[in-house]
Amino acid sequence: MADIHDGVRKYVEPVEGEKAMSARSRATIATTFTSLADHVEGALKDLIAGVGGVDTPPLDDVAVLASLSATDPELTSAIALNEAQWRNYLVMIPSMNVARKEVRAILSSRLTDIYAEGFDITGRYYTGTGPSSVVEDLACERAKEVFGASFANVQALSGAPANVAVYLALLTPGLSEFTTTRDGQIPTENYAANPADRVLALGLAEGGHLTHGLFLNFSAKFFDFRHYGVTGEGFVDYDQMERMANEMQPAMILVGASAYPRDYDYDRVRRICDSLEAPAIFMVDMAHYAGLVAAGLMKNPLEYGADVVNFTTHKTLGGPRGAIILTNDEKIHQKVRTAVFPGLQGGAHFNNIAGIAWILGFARTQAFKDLQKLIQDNASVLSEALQENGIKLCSGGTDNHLILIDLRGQDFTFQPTGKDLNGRQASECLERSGLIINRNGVPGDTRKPWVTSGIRMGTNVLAARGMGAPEMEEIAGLVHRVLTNAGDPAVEAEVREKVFALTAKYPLTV
Ligand code: DSN
Repeated sequence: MADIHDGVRKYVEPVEGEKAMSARSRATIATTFTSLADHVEGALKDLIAGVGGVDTPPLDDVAVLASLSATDPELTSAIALNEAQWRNYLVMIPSMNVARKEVRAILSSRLTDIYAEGFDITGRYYTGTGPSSVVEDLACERAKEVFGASFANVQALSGAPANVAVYLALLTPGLSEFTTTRDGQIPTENYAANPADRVLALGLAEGGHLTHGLFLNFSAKFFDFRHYGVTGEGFVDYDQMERMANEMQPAMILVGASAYPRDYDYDRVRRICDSLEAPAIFMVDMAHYAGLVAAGLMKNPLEYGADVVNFTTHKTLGGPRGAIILTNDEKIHQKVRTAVFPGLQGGAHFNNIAGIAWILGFARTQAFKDLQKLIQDNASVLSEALQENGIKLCSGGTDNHLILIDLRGQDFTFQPTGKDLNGRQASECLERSGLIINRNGVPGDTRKPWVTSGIRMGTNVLAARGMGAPEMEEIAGLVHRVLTNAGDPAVEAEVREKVFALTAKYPLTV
């Protein structure tokens, strides 16, 4: 690892007394670092020369990077390693994408320095905020146009804060069974006396999100979340949702997920919300598939009566990190605004907001629509090809950009232990093979969330590289080869060479 700074290399050296699982993870990272060592110098040179990663760097970024490698080689080494990984491995985490060079250039503009607390051009606390107000206005106008919404908020720093803002705006917090005091759990009679508003959402193992009421998350500590699940076939169980809604009379029903490969029956959810003693708020968290909605490839929940729709801007949409909250209801919009600022945050990140404005401008083009179609088509071909290789998928396929594999009962053995392969082991075997996917809970999972029985993969970055159906078929074969020889270093090395050949043929050019 001659090209990796010693300060970076030390992180992969074995640690005495480390637990076996952690030691294996460290060894996996060491394999990644070693396999990328030959590529790091080239990645760094290109970064400094301003090609590949940043071919239109703003101002004097090229000179800055060049000096950084001399003044802070440890950090530069880690940055170059990350660049080398993106270039040479196949990143298939469905919540990741590659922000285009325009977005990356905008992120490093002077908008990063602005404090512009407040909203609208005349509604800012500080002076000097005129230009940044125009940027935010453009982002909001474009969000409304692309998604057909009456109101948009683009200030939430990311998806979790956007969800917090909506809960704070529209629900009454109180005590829940997961509220804790400094001394421990609050006695049941206390929370019965000060109940939080109830929310019905998809459970984490069924595909939901941490902020949709995981017991460790703020959402479950301040609000009373209950969870519906999926049917045996892996589709949202709307009958269960209706039964539970009738029993618990929630203040909100939340739809949307992080690991659910299908579209939703929004009509049915709206009907369930309206059938309750007091109509429930219908919230959708479409963080993962917002790009597909923008391109008209999946249903737009606003057209089916959703009251409020949240999403991050960096998943399928492909923009910078950030979030958008949409609604057609002015009262909801005003409450959400106040909840975001000053309720939850101080100054928003205006470099991100400018990047959001850019990606939403791009979303109006045919090039964006073609890219989203490729993401969706690739997921569909990949899911078919995995199944042709004998791999069973949750729900038997996908409507969006992601695929969920339940490893249970599929005869995959982790060779070092001779036991059934779990999600954590599978994801690390695939990482050592150059395929970055993530472990994921699957419906009815009895393994802990840190281990899981499933893996999740997505096609955002594969499409950004320009890959299509033949490459999806090849990748399905590679995934199958790794899973059926899990933990075999020779197979991992063989697959990694094939991944290097694929990434060399389809470089990241955006
Ligand atoms: N944890 C992210 C994901 O990977 O889906 C969502 O926040």
